Amino acid sequence: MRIDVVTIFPEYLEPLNVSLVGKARARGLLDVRLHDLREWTHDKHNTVDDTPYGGGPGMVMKPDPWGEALDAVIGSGVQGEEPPVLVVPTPSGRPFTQELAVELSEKPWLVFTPARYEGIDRRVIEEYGDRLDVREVSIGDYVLAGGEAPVLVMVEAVARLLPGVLGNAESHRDDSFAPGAMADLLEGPVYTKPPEWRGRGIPDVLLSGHHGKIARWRRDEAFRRTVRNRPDLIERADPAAFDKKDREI
Ligand code: 6GU
Repeated sequence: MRIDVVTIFPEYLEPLNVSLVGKARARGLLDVRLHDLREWTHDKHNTVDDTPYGGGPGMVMKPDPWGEALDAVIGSGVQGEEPPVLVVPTPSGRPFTQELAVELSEKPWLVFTPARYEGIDRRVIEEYGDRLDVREVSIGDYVLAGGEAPVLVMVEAVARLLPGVLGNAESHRDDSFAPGAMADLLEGPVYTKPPEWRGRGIPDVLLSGHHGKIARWRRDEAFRRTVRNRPDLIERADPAAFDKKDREI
């Protein structure tokens, strides 16, 4: 997969050299290219923002640098191959979910446009929306100073789903929000050695070797944790996913 990021803070994206994403890049599974938006400005001060039409606080990112940058990045693709999906981080976007991460992980090329200030002139999103699959995406119900941290979040969520990036494909089978039998439940607690730590033991069932009982226990713990931390997920779930024993929890 190829990922381009156009930003006024390329250094903010240095963490993409580290850990899972850094390793995927080093192994040639992921091609990440960072671009400084200011390279597509032409004035002495490399201006990327201006005051909003209609008045109001803050600044808006000018369309010209974005247009030149995106034309150059999109135009650098191979003729005849699939154009990129344009991912526009904004607190006004649709929620970034595991489902969207899976969908994006199946695309050959993503271009991210993290903005600062009050966002990008609307005409840029309209212009590329006429030619490309454009997704305006938010990572949650809070406001950040810019889209760079959301890009780190989204790239990591996508990269770990790429073939060969995680040690074994089973690693994401039990993820919270993964499709399957536990689709609507959060992951439950996990334990490792030593068997006793500061006087605290391990639930007996995990030492029983009884795989059926272990699976049911994990499922019940997942249910308990979901009821406590995310009751909205239970409300939204298929009632057929729950049984009489759940109703006693
Ligand atoms: Cl994508 N951008 C900004 N600036 N704030 C956010 C966000 C994005 N998602 C949640 N808050």
